[in-house]
Amino acid sequence: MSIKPNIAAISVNFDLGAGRRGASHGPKAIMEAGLFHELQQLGYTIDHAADLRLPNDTAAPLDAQIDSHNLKYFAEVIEINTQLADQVSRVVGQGAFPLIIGGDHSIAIGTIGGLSSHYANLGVIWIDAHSDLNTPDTSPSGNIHGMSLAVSMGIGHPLLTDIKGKNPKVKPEHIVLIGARSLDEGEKKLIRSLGIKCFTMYDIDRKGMAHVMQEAIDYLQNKTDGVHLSYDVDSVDPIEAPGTGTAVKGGLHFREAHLAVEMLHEAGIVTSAEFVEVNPLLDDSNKTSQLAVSLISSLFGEQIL
Ligand code: 5AB
Ligand code: MN
Ligand code: MN
Ligand code: MN
Repeated sequence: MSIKPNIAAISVNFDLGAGRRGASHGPKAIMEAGLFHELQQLGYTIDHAADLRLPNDTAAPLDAQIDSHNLKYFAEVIEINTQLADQVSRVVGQGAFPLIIGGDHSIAIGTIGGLSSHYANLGVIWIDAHSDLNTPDTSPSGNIHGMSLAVSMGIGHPLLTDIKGKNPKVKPEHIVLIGARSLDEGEKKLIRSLGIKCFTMYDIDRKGMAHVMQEAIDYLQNKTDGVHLSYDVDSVDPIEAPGTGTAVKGGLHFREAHLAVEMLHEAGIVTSAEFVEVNPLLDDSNKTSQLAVSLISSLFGEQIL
């Protein structure tokens, strides 16, 4: 990135897609950890383009006829993501770089929905301990944050897959998963049957993060016209990122987590990003929100030397 884009920050104070409460406080904690200051230090103009929340965390109830089997807080997830998709689409239209701060990972539905109408072939890099490829039929929890990538591929309840933009919003061959170590049976089947590129923690251990990131970049570079980075902080090892709702041991180390975004900056392929699942209620001493600020700074070009 030689010319610095204007960054449009969109905060999404929402956690009803997750099984435990608290990620709705993520945006405030990340901002208090100095996000805007850090990006301004790097020479960017950043504006707080939208600050989304549902009044009293409730949406208008859905029609009783609608099947909401195994979809917790279905109406709320639809409502927040519809609003988010509009905001994302608006800032892309203004030529800004959308930086979405969550919130639980169900908000990827709205983010990718808003992006999808602007890109013919959107790439998605999904850095996560999980793959978020469940459907109501395969989900062990009914929590929609575990379904958002499937929805973005057009798999899931029609009221979710039809939220804004295109359906499908992203093609399986334009997705790269990085950091996976906790996959449900139905998710494994989907990854295999659709041939989704997946670098598990095993692959990262075996090949090294630098190699994995280069492969991911090469894989997407020539077949996409934009790349969205969806960074779930639970990809990082709980030692470095304890403040998240579904922590899984055996994750990315501090440097691996940073190297990923440093290499993405260098490659210059990322056109939008979201950082999700910081839960300040579980985050003693703000370690995880500080980590998020540090990762975002690296994505935007902060260097050690
Ligand atoms: B996260 C689980 N696969 O579907 C499910 O944090 C966990 O956005 C989902 O990656 C975790 O409930 C969703 C068991
Ligand atoms: Mn996730
Ligand atoms: Mn996760
Ligand atoms: Mn999680």
